[in-house]
Amino acid sequence: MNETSLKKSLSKLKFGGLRYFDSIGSTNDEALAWAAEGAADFSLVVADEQTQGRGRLNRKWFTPKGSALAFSLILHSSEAMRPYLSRTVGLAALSIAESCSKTGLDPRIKWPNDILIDGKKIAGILVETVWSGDELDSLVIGVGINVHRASIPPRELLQFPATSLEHELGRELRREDILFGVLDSLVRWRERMGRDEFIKAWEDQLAFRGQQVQTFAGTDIPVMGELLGLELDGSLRLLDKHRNSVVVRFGDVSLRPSA
Ligand code: BT5
Repeated sequence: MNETSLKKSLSKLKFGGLRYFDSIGSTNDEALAWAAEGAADFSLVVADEQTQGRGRLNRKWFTPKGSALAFSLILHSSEAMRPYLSRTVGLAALSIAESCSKTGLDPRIKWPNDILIDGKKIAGILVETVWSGDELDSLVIGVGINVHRASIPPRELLQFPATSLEHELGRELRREDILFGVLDSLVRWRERMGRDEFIKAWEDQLAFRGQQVQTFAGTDIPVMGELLGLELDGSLRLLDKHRNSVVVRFGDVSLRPSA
C-alpha cells in the first residue's frame, strides 16, 4: 500500500481531504489536530505504520509496518446525526463487520468496540471528539484492522486472543480493498443512523447474545447477566439473576468464566 495505490482504490469515495503517512505516531492524534484546524467532513488519515497507536484508557494498539490498516475518519456532527451521536461506535462496528462478511467471514461485534472472528480480535475502534466551546464540532473514528498475518501482535502482549483477516480466510488480501469496503459501507450506514434498522443490524451482529456475560465499567465489581441486546442509544441491555433489566453504558464485556 502506498499513497498512489490508496487514492486509486478509494477514488469512488468523496473525501473532504486525505492524508497518507508511511509512519506516524497515531492517526487519531493527526486527525484530532486536523479537525481542530477545520478539516472538512469525511477527511481521512491513513498510515502504513503507527508507533504510538492508542486503544481506549491509554491502552496500546499495535500497527506494525506493511501489515495492517490504521485509519482515522473525521465526521462533522451534522444536524441529522446529532441526536444519534451515541451510535457512532456502532456505525464503525457495523461497517467493519459488514465488509468482513463480504469477504466470506462471520464477524461478531464484542460491545462496544471490538470486532471478533471465531472469538479472536481482528479490529478495534476508538471514537474521539473535538469540541468548539460547548458544541461538538467533529468526531474522529479511529480504526485498526489486522489484515496480513504479520499484524497479529505476540500473544504475551495481549489480554485477549487476536487474529488477522488473511489468517482466517487463508488467502491474500489488499488492504486498500478492505478500506474501500469499510468506508463504502460506512457512507451508507451513516445515512441510516437514526433508523430502527440500524440498531437491529448492530444488535444482530453482537457477540455473546443470549449468553451469560460480565461487564466491567470502571470498578472491580462486574455487572453480570444474560446479554439481551441494545438500547436505542447503543447501551447494552442485560438481564440480571433477579430477572431485572440492567443497562450498561460503558465498559468491556466478556463471557462469564463460570457460565
Ligand atoms: C481498541 O482499544 O481496540 C481501539 C483500537 C483503535 C486503534 C486505531 S488504529 C487507528 C487509530 N489511531 C490510534 O491511535 N488508534 C486508532 P481497546 O479496546 O482498549 O483494546 C486495546 C487492547 O487491544 C490492547 O490492550 C491489546 O491487548 C489489544 N491489541 C493491541 N493491538 C492489537 C492488535 N493489532 N490486534 C488485536 N489486539 C490488539
